[in-house]
Amino acid sequence: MSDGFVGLGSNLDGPEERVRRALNELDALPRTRLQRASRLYRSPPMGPRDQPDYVNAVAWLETELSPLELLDCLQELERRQGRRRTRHWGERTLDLDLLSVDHVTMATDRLQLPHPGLADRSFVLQPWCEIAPDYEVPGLGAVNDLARLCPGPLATPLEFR
Ligand code: A4P
Ligand code: MG
Repeated sequence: MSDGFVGLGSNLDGPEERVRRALNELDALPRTRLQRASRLYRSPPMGPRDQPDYVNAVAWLETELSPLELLDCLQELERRQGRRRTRHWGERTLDLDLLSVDHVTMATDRLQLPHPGLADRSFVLQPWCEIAPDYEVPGLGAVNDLARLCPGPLATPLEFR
């Protein structure tokens, strides 16, 4: 069993509903269960400003899938929610990033672990801190410390899940 952390994000076509649906779909993946999910957070877009605010969350999975098998599943879920790849950092119906798995570090074209850039993203670190503050991100430190040091606009929890 591995602990895997997934960052969810959406800013198109009913983002809250999409993120909630994706959390259920993660729980339904083969040989995987959803251990904990953060609340949903809203934040202004990183990248191009002419796009809607994002809704983000982080999921903690327990899984027997390998990191690459898990990535395949995430991309299939993105595809099923109508993800179309447009501009870099542009709007999207659903983005599922594999943030980190256990103590794994890897850097291939298909998969980089931990996910690059997570230390600069408060919309990842704030929800992550809510569910796993003591998790040590390989090579980076505890989620709690990363969240405290993270620059950038704060993400706001939505009132209802
Ligand atoms: N890939 C490598 N490592 C990973 C990993 N750890 N997890 C590869 C997921 N994928 C990984 O992915 C491109 C390729 O990265 C994949 O084929 C995979 O094999 P992608 O999903 O097409 O690229 P992307 O996610 O669109 O990258 P991009 O455009 O750089 O977007 P980001 O970095 O994900 O950022 N603002 C707010 N407030 N909240 C957000 O959630 N999200 C983005 C998108 C922009 N602004 C945002 C938010
Ligand atoms: Mg992505």
